[in-house]
Amino acid sequence: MAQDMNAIRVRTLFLSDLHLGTKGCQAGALLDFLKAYDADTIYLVGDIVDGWKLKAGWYWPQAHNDVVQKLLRKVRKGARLIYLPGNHDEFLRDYIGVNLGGVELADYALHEAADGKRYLVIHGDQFDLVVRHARWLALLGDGAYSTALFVNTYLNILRRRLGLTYWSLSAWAKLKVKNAVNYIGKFEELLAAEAQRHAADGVICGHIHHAIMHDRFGVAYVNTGDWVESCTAVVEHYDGSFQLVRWTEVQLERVSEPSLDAARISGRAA
Ligand SMILES: [Mn+2]
Repeated sequence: MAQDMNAIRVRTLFLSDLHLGTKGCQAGALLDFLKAYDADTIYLVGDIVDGWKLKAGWYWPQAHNDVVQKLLRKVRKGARLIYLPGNHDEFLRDYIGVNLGGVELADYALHEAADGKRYLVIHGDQFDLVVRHARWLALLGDGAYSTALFVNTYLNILRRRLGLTYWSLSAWAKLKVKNAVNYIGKFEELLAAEAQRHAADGVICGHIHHAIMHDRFGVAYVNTGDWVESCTAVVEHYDGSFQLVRWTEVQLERVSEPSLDAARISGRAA
């Protein structure tokens, strides 16, 4: 399964919110990252291709093609690629359960790590409505939560049929900066609860463009971040441990330490 020479080999790679097809996508940095890392399994955790932006006007530079080619090349070389569509690439939700040229499409996945722990892997937009109306739903009790999830799903199918754009939590939270922190917390709490509902040890998601790993809500909460602003990804090493890679920081270190090998020989921890 050898892929790129000199690439760092990990068991699993989790990426989300690339937003290919938009000017915001940091495709160059992403390509460098994909050259630096190889994985047995790759999860694309939603909002990979931005269908809404493409609908509004075609934008697809060569660098975006290169990213897709790079990922497909990893598949040809033996990597397993699982694509869990998000709200911006929901057009792919029509192909759930289908295997497209070696790419498995699913709504969500349960990933078993090397140490036997199980993780729910899901984009996360499925919880937008619940997050937005958390205060009201709390007043209405337990049933309200599942009702809201149900309504959220069908409301968005309807909006989509009507040609309306999907409501976006991250865009909305940015407009209301003061509330963003509360909403991020609520989102994290809901996703952690969903992991518990699946009897999983944690959740790995994206959607809110806020990369972080913690276990404040009883299970592991892992958010892969995005490749629009933060340029982050999550990797699982062969011992089952997870690491949040902040690619821009890694690149800065590379620039300031031109001789990484020399640093290693002198015993400095990387
Ligand atoms: Mn999203």
